[in-house]
Amino acid sequence: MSTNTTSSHQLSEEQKKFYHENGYLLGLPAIYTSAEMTQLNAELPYLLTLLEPGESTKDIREWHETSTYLNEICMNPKILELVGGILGPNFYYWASNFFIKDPHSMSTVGWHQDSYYWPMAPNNSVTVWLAFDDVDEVNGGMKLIPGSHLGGIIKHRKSEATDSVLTLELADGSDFSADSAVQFRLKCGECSLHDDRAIHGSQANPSNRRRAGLTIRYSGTNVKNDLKVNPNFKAYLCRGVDEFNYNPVGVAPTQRYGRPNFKPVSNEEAGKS
Ligand SMILES: O=C(O)CCC(=O)C(=O)O
Repeated sequence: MSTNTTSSHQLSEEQKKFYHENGYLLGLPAIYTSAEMTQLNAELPYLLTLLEPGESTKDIREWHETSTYLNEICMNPKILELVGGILGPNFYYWASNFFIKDPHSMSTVGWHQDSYYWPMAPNNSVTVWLAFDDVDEVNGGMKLIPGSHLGGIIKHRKSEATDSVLTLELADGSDFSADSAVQFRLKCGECSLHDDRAIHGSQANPSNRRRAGLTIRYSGTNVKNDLKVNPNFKAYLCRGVDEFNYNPVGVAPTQRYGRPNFKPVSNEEAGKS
């Protein structure tokens, strides 16, 4: 995988300002070429074979701890350059999770704020959503409400949609207006960034095309996880120094594909419903 120069991924002052005002960033240079994405997609089935009966791709969570395949993506210098433009010199990553909607999947992601689910403080986290396919309005690409990260954390309610990936959500019309939502469109190998407080979600995929993305969560070293709620939390320092030492440190994996021997905390357990 090419991990050469990262200067092309340095955010401009204008991009940083846009992110801080709107809570997201699109239009970024690709992380992977199409040849590299072909290779990454060709390897994905090796992870899928590790799923147990009854599990689905959404259960591929925190497998970066035991898979160099995923750890290398999460530590890609081009991604780190983008994230560093938002979080500054000292940050770690702690989560990775596939969000895959197969063709004709009715699976949705209700409107939510990530930080409502996470037992972490303060709010200083960025999600990278790396596209494993071309993603748009036709195959259930993400939507986000610009500026919603500045409106505080709203109490989420139990989701009424039976096909929702998340169990808690916000209601369009009472908690916020979905009219202003921005549709994310990404080419395979590109990524978006979003703030942990931004309201976002996605609809079903009625198309003939798969819609796969890998979310990776990065946080400033000043962010502390509550181990009582998420006891398996591990921080993988990406850049700089951890001057706070608030969190247990993760050990880099050595095998190409593997799954951790713990069950990651589910959204229900982490959510404050
Ligand atoms: O992939 C999606 O549709 C939603 C992803 C999401 O909710 C997230 O990245 O927090």
